[in-house]
Amino acid sequence: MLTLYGNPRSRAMRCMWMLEEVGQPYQLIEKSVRADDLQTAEYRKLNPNARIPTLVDGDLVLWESMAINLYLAQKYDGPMRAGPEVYGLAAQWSFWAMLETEALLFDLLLHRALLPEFTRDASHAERAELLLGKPLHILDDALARQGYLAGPDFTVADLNVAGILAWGKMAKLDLSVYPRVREWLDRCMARPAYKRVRELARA
Ligand SMILES: N[C@@H](CCC(=O)N[C@@H](CS)C(=O)NCC(=O)O)C(=O)O
Repeated sequence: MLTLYGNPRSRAMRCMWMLEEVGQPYQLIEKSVRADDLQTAEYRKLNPNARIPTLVDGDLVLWESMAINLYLAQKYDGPMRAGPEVYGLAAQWSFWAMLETEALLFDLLLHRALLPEFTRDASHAERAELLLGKPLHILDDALARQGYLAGPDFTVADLNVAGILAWGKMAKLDLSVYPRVREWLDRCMARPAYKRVRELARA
């Protein structure tokens, strides 16, 4: 059985979402982001970064949320299975989202929602929102050509990018100037598999 270490309120959410889409049974070993949970010799053997998520599948141990999801998309048959073209596009969009959007979205989330109000700095949030303009325009243009990022159907390319952009929703990122991104993100986040993981996060 597949084992995922993490929790649904962390980046492990992306992998839980993928596992739910793939429909494979898995066990979640709850790990918080606290040092006493992650900085143990036992866990560091699995993930030397002492971060979540980590996936264990038999002898294979994988970390990095995007890589875990790309692996699952190659391994299992079904609607989430990625052939070479979809896999290539999914890798492209996943690396792109991690490099071009994740840090900015995290900054936005910190200064709009996560930090205690008295330590938030509105200028950080404004800067992040401004710099997100370039990648969001690129995404909006890509979505003008087809319904999803790797073709007409939802794939791991959409899941990985939407799993990161979901932070924008939580941070009240203004998507009104990127109508296709807003509509696509709503479609991705309306999927039953995503909703199941969000329910677990609220429990
Ligand atoms: N690039 C990694 C980032 C993993 C990551 O930073 N996870 C956070 C939780 S969302 C974590 O484990 N933080 C604990 C720490 O940095 O000490 C991925 O996408 O899997």
